[in-house]
Amino acid sequence: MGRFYITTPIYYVNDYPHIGHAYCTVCADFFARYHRLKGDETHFLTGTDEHGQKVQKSAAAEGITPQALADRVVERYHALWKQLRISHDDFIRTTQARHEKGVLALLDRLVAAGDVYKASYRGPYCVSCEAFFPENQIVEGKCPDFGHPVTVLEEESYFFRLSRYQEPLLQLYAERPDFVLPQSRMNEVRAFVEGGLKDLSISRTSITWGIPYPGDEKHVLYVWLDALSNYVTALGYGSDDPSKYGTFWPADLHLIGKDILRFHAVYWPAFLMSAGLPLPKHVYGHGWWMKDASKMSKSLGNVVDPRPYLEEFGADALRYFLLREKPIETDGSFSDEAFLDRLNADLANDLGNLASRLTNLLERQAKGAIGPGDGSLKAHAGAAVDRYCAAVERFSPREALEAIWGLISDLNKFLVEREPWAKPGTPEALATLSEAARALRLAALCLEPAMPEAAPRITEALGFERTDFVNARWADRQSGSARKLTGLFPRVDKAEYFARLGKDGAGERGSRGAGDKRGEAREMEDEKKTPEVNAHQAPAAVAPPVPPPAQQAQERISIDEFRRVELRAGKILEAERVPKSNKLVRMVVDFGSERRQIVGGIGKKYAPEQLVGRTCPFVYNLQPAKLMGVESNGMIMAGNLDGEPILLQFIEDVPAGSKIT
Ligand code: ME8
Repeated sequence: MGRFYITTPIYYVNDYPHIGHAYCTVCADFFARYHRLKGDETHFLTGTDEHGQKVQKSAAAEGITPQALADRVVERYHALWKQLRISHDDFIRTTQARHEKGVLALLDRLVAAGDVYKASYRGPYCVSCEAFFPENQIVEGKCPDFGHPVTVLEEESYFFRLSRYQEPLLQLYAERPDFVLPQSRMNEVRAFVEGGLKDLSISRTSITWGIPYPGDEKHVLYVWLDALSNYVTALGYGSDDPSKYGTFWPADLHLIGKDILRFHAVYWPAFLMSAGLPLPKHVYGHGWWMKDASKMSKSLGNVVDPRPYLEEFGADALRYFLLREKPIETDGSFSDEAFLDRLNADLANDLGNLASRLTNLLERQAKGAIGPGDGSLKAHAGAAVDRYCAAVERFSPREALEAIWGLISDLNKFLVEREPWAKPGTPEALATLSEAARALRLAALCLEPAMPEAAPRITEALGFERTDFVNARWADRQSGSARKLTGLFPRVDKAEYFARLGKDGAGERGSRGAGDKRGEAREMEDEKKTPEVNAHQAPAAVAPPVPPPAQQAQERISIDEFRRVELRAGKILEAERVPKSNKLVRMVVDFGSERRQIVGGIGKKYAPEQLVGRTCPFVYNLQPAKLMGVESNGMIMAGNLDGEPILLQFIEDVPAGSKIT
């Protein structure tokens, strides 16, 4: 059994999480889950970067303290990671006492090594990057990395003797060419260091929101020294209990975006060398998600919010898309079209159909019993698992999933060729089904790190015991007992999807900040004051025909959680079709003390005149949503019959407004 320590960047709290943050964290989660399944003692760290000028500025613009801003935004991270099924073992916030203590312990080591001195500094400074840049790198008053405007800043500052580490760093890159991955990024980093390293300013007097410099408190520590240290402070470095540090440091992998490579591949190893601490094994700089070939940015209004996708399609579909769609090392473009294509082709068709067809046939032909099979797929499936493992070990989720999809598509072909449905119950048919079920069991095991909800459902439906990679053999002696599995990944009607979204003006879901040039602090302010009324809530106005996978496999909730949902009987007084929609009906509903307008997607099944006068159950305390421009203040409840919403009725007459408990 090995050990595996993986980290994500700690994210800034001056903005809410978007698909890029979700991406990096999902990749890290994939690796962490894989290593846990492999039996490795695994530690997965993520968190938030809460100090520094950006956060101070955003908070000031809102008229709140930076801590209040951080406390608010961090909740969004917690909620998103829960929704995305992120399985981190720890979440560090740089404002926590444990972190500050560890940072100062690390600084002590740099000082003790003679690597810190005080001097005055004047030069071009980029507020956005929180970094000084050498004069010769400034182009037309803009920073070299992102083209942000720079200002000249003069400061008394503490400096770290980064220049001392030029040679040791070059030696490190020579000895460990996989220290930075992928290779192309290693080359960039090497070239940067070969260009010469200047000493690094590690304190600021221009801001107050940071860790005070010990003994000279008009300085606060440079936010990057503060932030990078999180990887060791979270393990208890510098605390009374550094046992986790002893167990897990050095990290196996710092997974980061290519935007922050220099900080991780140059500054961080230099700090660690100075402190005499071991260096991480790998720093992987992943590529970016773009939107329509541009980098996502608020001013362009193309920042993708992951939540609507999660709400409608569940965690597994989004996780799978992010891991599979683009190679980790390159940039890729996010679009609803690509997302739905993957969902329909790979998940609903290839995987979903295979699982439901196979379990159905097994149930019908063999009462679910999975026998020994004939061994014809054993070597093939084993090779796919090996390819998968090798790809994960080289940090390549896409290739890993491709290996499993190769197996899935071969399994589909295997069934089509052998046609077990044409000769039900024969020994040949039963051997074919058992053989395919054993191979699917291995595929499902490999899919667990990507799809922690759906994959175990497949294993369970096949009736095999859950196992880890160490025991991931053909399981000759284990017998399964299958139960029919349906609705794993319902197909999405793309035309309906785009019609629904397009009419609401968004066209694509999940983008935020469209046309919003008021700056991030204002946007947060707006969000705080008003409940969100977004296109993404559109489907909430009627119970979806088939529950998304996230809901099917959800953990059970407590009675108190259930009680948060207020259900009431409402009498439909008026009903009419929403213009240009074949599905939506606008209703006026009487709840005794008030009348509300509610829009429901029941128009295909029911004519408006069938609805008037009926008393039905409604979700009463749902946030308002706009459906094709019409405000809806609640949700009519419906069952589902072959994908059609079926309204519910009370057996006895109940008064409008009565609570349903
Ligand atoms: O840089 N595509 O935090 P941050 C893919 N606090 N990934 C993206 C992305 C995109 N379009 N946009 C962001 C910071 N990311 C510092 C880090 S670590 C000691 C301190 C991901 O909130 C990517 O992983 O700006 C990137 O490196 C990270 O978010 C930056 O997050």
